[in-house]
Amino acid sequence: MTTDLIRRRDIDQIALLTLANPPVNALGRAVRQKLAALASELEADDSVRAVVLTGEGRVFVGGADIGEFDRPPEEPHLPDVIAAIEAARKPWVAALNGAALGGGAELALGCHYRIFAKEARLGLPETALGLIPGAGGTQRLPRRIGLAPAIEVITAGRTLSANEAQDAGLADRIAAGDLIAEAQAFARTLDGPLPQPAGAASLADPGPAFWEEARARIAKAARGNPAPVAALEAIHVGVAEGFAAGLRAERETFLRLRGSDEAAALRHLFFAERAAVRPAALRGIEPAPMARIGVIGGGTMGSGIAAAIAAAGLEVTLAETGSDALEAGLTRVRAIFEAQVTRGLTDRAGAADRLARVSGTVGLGPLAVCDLVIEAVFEDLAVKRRVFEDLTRLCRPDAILATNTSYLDPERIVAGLPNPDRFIALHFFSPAQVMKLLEIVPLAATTSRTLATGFALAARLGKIPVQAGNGEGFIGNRILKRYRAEAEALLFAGASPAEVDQAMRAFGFGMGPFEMQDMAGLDIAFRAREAARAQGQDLPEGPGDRLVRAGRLGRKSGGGWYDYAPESRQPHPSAEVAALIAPLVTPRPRPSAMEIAERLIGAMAEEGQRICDEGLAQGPADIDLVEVHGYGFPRHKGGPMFHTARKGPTRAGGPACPGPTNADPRKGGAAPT
Ligand code: T1G
Repeated sequence: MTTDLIRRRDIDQIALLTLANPPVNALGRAVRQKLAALASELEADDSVRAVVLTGEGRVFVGGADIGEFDRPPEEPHLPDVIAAIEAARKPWVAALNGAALGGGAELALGCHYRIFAKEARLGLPETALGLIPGAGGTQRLPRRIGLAPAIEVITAGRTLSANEAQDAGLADRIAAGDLIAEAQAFARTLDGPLPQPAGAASLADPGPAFWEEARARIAKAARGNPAPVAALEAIHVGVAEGFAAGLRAERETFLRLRGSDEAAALRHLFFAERAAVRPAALRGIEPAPMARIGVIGGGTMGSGIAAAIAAAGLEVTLAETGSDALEAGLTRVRAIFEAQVTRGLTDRAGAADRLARVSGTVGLGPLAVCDLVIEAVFEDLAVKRRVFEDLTRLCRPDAILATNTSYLDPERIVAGLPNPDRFIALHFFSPAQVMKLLEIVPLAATTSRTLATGFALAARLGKIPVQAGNGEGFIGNRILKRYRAEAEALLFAGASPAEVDQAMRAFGFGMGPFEMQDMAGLDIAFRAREAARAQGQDLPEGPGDRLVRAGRLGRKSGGGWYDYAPESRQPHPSAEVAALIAPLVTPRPRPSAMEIAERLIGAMAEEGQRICDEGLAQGPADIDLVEVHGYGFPRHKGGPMFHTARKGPTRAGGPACPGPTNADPRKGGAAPT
């Protein structure tokens, strides 16, 4: 049963049109059809002298319907609907009740007047979807607010607040009270000639240097996503050849990008990210309260987690074993907030608020009042176990107790302790105040309430939660292990670390696997291999082992896979490394950069599929979220599963996997109660 997608109510010759297409009034085909019909109906209706257009709910319009982009474009096309409104003889007043994004902003720009609610905002975030505005935004916005500000809004995805829109001359009013009443009153005052359409304004061309500088700056910031520079080019055509030529260039570019791999990848992530925060299995499950949270350990991870919690407006107590360690932890937290002020993520007052929400304690006693405690101490089983023994004595039986372990088996950390239903692993990524990924690992006895609390925390911190089964390395570190092993295997074929890293940077990664390991330190993985060998696993000697035995631990020792000058992060190919690896190399035809990248991505996808097949992940999309939000996989490639599936019928892109169980793959436990 289709609801009334647009409701019409006429009052005193003012037609009020309310877009009602929940959840975000997206301009799908049916809405466009209805709007086009209404535009011609109202134009012919003599009882109407003006139109007020608004949206139902928190959003004016969230844009075109992104879900339609996997199908060919269908009429009526949005540019035509907007052109009809712009050409109307009667004034159209857009009453922005909330966000006007993408096609929603373009619709508002096609109206003759705009009234903003105080909290309304306007933006053209299409480039984040690998697209450019396709309904006039690249031409009308610059002519309304000026060239440079419009380029910023369009290529950097910045939104304009109501005040900024008014300062820029885009908002005719900001409603002081009832938006609709004020918009109708405003419409009643309109009886003069309509304002000039945006297209009537010409834009002075600032010259080639301006465009070159903008192109270079935007391309750098885009990190491989082709859309931002494409948007700039469309704007440029409009400046150089006029409004109509600009509209044509915009449409051509929009349609080309609409069918691109990058746009498909970014759409995949758009929907995967939204599905991740609202898992169907937890619908209706009430999470535990999180009024006061405890974090144990003031090291890099603990202080980052505490800062993230305080920045989300929650009270947090940071616990350490001694006053020096505590002071060091609090100093790290302060430094994080300082850096956030420097980077404009908050202001002085905001940093002070955040810091005021952080308290410190020596010992665990004060954590007894906490609803949730996250342990982030040294990665040692005995140390972590002692912490949990103390916590189970101190905390309320219904307090949620979480470990931030990366490699240890959380079941062994809490084995035999009372109230196991409240234990969970919450795996943050460093720096925890920045990295968006949170791997949430339920244990055999974890209840849905505890699991829901993990997801609620993620939502509150603005993290992307991914539920992972309790396998070694969970999802991300397990794939990382495979990725590194595959990268090392390429060295056996004669490829150099620099060639492999260059291939992965060309694919879109900010850093290749060898540079990344030099940054993190080669000794971490070496110790894990040695521990496995000590347990009897037959792990052959690899290039990484040879480097560590030669004292090459990475940047911190002045050399790992690369050499580094003192105090420098610049990697230099190393003759010593080449000599250490040479005995392991069996010369073969050198793989091309593309072959190197596809081989490593293919290995990630294969491991991702294995994780799915073992029930340790919800689906391929979750693997992609882990890689994009935790391991620097380029967004415009969508993730290893998406990339591999799009590239061809490989197993990796197969049907969704059977979803993780709480069964402990390390020991085969029962599903959650
Ligand atoms: N199309 C289809 N579905 C959409 C949608 C859209 N544009 N926007 C949101 N949804 C769904 C979303 O998947 C989720 O679904 C639900 O709405 C709530 O979303 C021609 C080409 C508007 C700020 O890039 O930024 O216009 O999970 O959880 O936090 O030039 O949604 O419930 O099933 O995000 O309140 C450009 C995208 C499109 C804006 C609301 N527009 N949306 O945030 O809710 S391209 C955008 C948002 C375009 C034209 C071009 C946000 C929001 P479900 P949510 P929210």
